[in-house]
Amino acid sequence: MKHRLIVGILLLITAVLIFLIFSGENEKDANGFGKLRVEGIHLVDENGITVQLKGISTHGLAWFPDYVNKDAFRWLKEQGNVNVIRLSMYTSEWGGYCVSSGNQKELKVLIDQGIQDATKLGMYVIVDWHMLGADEQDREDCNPLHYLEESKKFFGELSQKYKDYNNIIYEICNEPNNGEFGEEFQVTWADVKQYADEIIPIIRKNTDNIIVVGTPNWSSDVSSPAMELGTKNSLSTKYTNIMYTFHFYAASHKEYERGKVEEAVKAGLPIFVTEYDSCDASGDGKIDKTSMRQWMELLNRYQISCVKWNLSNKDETSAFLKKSCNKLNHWDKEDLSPSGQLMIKLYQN
Ligand code: IDC
Repeated sequence: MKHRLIVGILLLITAVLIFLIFSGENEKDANGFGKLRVEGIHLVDENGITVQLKGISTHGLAWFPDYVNKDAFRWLKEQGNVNVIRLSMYTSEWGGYCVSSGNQKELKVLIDQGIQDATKLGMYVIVDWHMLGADEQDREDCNPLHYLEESKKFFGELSQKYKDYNNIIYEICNEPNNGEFGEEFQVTWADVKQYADEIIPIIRKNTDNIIVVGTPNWSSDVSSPAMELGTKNSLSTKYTNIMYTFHFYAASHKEYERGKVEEAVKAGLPIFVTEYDSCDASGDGKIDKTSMRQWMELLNRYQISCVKWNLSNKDETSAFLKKSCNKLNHWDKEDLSPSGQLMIKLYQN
């Protein structure tokens, strides 16, 4: 009798093991998956080893929802060495989360799908609150404080729902502006910090995962947070695992901007490039390969993580795919735009 019971238990254990091995969960890549934290300027894994993430951002989720699919992510991981996907959720333009044309329910379903797909594949996933102020009907979106209440609710729900996911990175404000559209649209580092002081504690109630904070002047002013490092005013003093955003478009941003990044890194600022491309700041125009290679050399030297803009077939240089490509995954080299092909090359080593 006792013997039979033991055999029964052993059979049950074997069945559970077989189920686990053959279920989707097993796609997790043990090498590229684990909880990250910030140490000095670096992202490090559970063993304290520096991690440099490289990836690609979706275009606006409402704009190009179909690219959020597991086969696309798998292709990017296997063919492109991508280990992080950024889910870019516009707050305003084109069915953005905070405007009447936006469908919050559908956007949350897409985010969930992106998170689940990335998780099953052992990839990291950035959820990007893509405030931008590009829409002249809603310029106030240039300042993250404009949709503060919506953001509080969004990040509260998100961090609660996914509190056990160690692969999610919270990007709380894409690009605070610099006042190009008038004095009233000037966003200072003090404004961004006021916003961050509202959002970070809400996320921290649920998780200590990485939080990336946008910087003024379309996420290019890394000097302001760098200058106050070590003081009580710094977000890095008040909270753990904080990084700061820098964005570049290689044909527009060159020596000067590279110098600024290097200066901030040398001051000890942990930077995450959550958006870059080889073309100009409009997301279009010519590619500057030389400048792009210089940027990549700098990022690799300091192991700064980076994410290319954008996974779509929109008729613009920064789109990963050619306009003529209608495939949502399983791409061939000919389907990729020149900026897409360049990304694949740059991520090869
Ligand atoms: C661009 C898109 C383009 C869209 C425009 C306005 O590529 O299709 O029409 O936004 O929404 C950023 C922004 C990012 C921009 C990108 C290129 O974060 O939303 O995307 N860019 O202009 N900052 C600097 C450049």
